[in-house]
Amino acid sequence: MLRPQDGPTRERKSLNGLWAFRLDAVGDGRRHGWWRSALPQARQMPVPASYNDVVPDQSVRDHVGDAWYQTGVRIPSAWAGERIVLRFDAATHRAVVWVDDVQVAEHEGGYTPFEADITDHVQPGEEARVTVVVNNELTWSSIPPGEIEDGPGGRTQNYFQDFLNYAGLNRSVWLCRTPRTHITSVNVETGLDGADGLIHYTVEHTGAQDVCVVVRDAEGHEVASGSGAQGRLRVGDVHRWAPGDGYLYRLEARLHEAGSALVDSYALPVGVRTVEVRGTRFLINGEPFHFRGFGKHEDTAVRGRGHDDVLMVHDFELMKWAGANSFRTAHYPYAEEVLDYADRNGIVVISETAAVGLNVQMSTSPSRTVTQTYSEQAIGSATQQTHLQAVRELIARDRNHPSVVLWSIANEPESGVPEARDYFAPLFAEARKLDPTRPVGFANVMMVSADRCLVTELADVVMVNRYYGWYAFMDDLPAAEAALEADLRAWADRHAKPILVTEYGGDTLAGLHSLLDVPWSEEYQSSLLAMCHRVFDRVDAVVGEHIWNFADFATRPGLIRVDGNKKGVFTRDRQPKAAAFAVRRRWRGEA
Ligand code: GCB
Repeated sequence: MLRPQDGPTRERKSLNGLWAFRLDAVGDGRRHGWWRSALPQARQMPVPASYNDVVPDQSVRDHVGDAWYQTGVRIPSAWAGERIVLRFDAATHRAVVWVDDVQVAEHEGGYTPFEADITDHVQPGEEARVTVVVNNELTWSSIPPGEIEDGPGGRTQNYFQDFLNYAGLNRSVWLCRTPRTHITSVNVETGLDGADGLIHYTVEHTGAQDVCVVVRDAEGHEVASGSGAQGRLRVGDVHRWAPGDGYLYRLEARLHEAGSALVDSYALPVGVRTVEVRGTRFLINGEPFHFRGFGKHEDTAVRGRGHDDVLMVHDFELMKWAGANSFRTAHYPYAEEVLDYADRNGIVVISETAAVGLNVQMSTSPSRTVTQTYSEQAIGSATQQTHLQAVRELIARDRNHPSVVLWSIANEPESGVPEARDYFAPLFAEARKLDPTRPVGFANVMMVSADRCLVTELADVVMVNRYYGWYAFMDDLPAAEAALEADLRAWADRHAKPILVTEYGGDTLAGLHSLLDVPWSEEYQSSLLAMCHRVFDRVDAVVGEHIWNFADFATRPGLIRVDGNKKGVFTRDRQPKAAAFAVRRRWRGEA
């Protein structure tokens, strides 16, 4: 599936804006066929956005079940004879789509795109009704998993993740045209040969036409070309894509009639770089890379997880201000615009699936019925199938982004039981089969130590989330420092692999100050981070530090979640806490 783009043979039209909207907790819409006419008793809802915080109503925020969206779109008459596609960049967590009365798509998974060829269901020049039912329920077979509970107040959603279950049409919706005979995928893998760059490309297409490819540099000068559906191109004296230098070439794939008339064309930005794990080093272009940055969330006031370019650019500016060179897309694939922007800005990305909370030990629900994570009643073969599909869709979507250097296939699963290894082995194998060029890992949870974890052996890098000074040894930073160091050294001794600390930090209430080490104060956050940094600097195998979190974010209410998770170095509205300045000094080498 190719992303929509405007080009000599392709066109896209945004369907973003206000859609008719209605929540449907009891499933009336599916029973009564709400797609067949105007959505009854609808209000308006912006797309893209999570619907949860747009309306000041608890039942909207906490809704469990279906949410219906509907809009009308006029199919341009100039598109007659073309292939017409409806594309959703995401629908959280699953959706069914109708065009007029016809079901055209169904998709599971809230953070990857899907599309439908609607050519046969629409008339150029006429208006079509697009109806989508988006469902937000998390179950034992969804990724992420969850459990629906029937309580006295109705159905509630229990889940094992520490962020609000924002839902809806969080990303853009597009109507596109392509030629009927068209390119269906363009993939690249890049390499280096001395000063030259190598681009291995593969173009798939319908029809029997000829393929040729042209690579241009950022100024538009042709630097390489080739023909055939796959091949290897050499770019002399290549300008490498590197952290801090998001240099991009542009590869144009063209489909030609035998004569030479252009049938289809697709342009792909390409960054030429290599990634390699060698011993305890993580190499980009053969150079050791040290990850400095954050675990993030797609999370802002009102929009929830809705993508917004203004906020995206602002977040990148703040990361640059702090001296960050990387981030992890915790805990789901982010909007593709974010990866484009990371490519262009030379920011390194760890791209993560939505597999968070595969760990019933993390459940805080008093009515928890399941006590074993891996079983057919909980995380079983159905979950594994959904997870495999999530890995496939993530890699298919993100594989051409030079910024993405590492796949994270889960966050904090229960990894100390033998069943975990059986569950994860096929997932690692699938990721490696689909993309042999990038390392694969997962973020290990604090309570599973180096000697107990049975999954890290499958990974290329050790990724650990560690909260010394917070969930352990709070208020005793010297003890926390010793324990963190012992923990990291145990990983280093057991696996001769690079160690990335993918989470560390502590909750901090902006404006709370103390002369002493008082948890929740801005000073304590700074001291805690400084303590961790001293340890990282002493353990040679540590090649990365991602603070949890870039900014405060929304969660379900809870005893330790006062208006959300407050581990941000920035507040939710992106104002700095004191730690932001300390981190900036460290990461910019101004200490
Ligand atoms: C974790 C999770 C993250 C939480 C964080 C916390 O280990 O990976 O999703 O938000 O801890 O703040 O507790």
